[in-house]
Amino acid sequence: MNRLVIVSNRIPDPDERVLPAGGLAIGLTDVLRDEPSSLWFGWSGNQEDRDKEQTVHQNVCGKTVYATLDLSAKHRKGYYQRFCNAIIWPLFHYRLGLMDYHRADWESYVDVNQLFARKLLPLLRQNDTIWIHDYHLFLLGHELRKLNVTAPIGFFLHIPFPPWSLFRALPHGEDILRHLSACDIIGLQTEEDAANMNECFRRFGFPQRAAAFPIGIDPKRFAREAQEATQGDEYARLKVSLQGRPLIIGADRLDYSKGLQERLTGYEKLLTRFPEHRGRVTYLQVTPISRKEVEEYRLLRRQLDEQIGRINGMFAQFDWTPVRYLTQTVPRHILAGFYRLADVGLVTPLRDGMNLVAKEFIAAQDPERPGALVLSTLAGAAPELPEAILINPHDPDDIAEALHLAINMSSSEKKQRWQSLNSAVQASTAGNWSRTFLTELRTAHAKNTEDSAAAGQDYDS
Ligand code: GDG
Repeated sequence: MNRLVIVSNRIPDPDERVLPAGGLAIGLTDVLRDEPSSLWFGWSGNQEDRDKEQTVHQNVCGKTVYATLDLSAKHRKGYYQRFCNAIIWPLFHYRLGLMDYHRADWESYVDVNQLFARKLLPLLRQNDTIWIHDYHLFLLGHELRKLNVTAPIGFFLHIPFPPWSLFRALPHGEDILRHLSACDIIGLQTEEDAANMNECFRRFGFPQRAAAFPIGIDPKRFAREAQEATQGDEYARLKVSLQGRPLIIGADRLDYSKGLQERLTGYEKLLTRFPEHRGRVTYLQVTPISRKEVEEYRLLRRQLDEQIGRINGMFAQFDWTPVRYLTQTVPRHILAGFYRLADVGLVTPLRDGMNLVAKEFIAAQDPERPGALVLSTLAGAAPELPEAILINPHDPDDIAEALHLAINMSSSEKKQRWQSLNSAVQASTAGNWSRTFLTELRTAHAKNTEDSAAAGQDYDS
């Protein structure tokens, strides 16, 4: 039987009933529900015990085997905190100024990619299809080929890919693309990202194997969850607390790519320029803390605390708080209900591969009384959702005007826009995304194998 092998940096813990707040885990969990047999391999999130031999732990849950390994303290820092989150993440989100490169971190990155290949190899079977995810594992396809793995290997990048003019600033960028071209196909979120990557491949003389496969959610399941949530205690309590006032909702991991500070400035502008909303509108921002070991994220947290404190101090009334700010992860089934209750979904990343929150907000709405979506043009989701109120997240006045428009929008216009947005969300599901990707991967693999045989080369040379 064909088996799907997914490899990603972190994998969700099958023993925990709550999924982590992160797009990759959410998207892939939706995919695996439809797979007859699968293996999901990644880092446990734990630090290895130095006195013990590195072992892979396996945990079977339904049709999926979850296999994890621990990492050393040195690798956790050099590979994860630094090369992935302080070098690749900022650069790929167009924040060259935040990139903090040290050569030793690259060495850790290479080590961990090689370690993943060595530890995965004994778990592989004939007829496996391997699907590697995200920027932590750019080198893995090549490392597996070096160990004579001839299975189809696909790669999907969940975050944006920068244009050549930025990418060329990354030390080892050429090595990364050389390793990546060992994969049969590389998927990206948008046409723009795929074109950027292909241009970089072209500049280095590598085959151009990137194509766009926009990720989706499981919209029917999410809509059901949102509807069921209306029976829950949390939904009722939030509703009562609003006293009929309009609700704006934002939900993002705490990350500078999500444009949270700019968004808050936009909300502050709303209250300054359109004072009729003071004492009326409520903005609920759900922001689970993420990557707290990385300095830039600690700084952002402090800045947000300060900014929100200032806005609330300036505008609050004794019975009204302008911003309600939660840094705890809200369980998914409760969050779905909050989306449904909200009048406005506010999604304003400065750059985002896709942004699943935008799609979830649409799926969660009550078709008879849908809310409006305010969406950054710089989110990967924007080309698929043109009926949203599109804004430039760098312009707080644009955000304020969009919020004003959304709050005052007639229900017939909201309904009309929502119907078109909902058709787009229903059409691009997680299931379609993975099926299309895996079909293309198998076709590309057959072709690449044939081409290499015709050229008399080893497949992996
Ligand atoms: C990466 C890319 C791409 C948020 N707060 C809570 C919570 N969430 C959930 C959301 C959503 C997920 O986390 C976040 O997904 P995004 O797509 O918005 O963003 P990233 O985590 O940055 O994901 C992104 C994605 O990968 C998939 O390819 O779209 O561009 O950056 O599902 O609902 N979930 C819960 N509580 C919260 O407080 N339970």
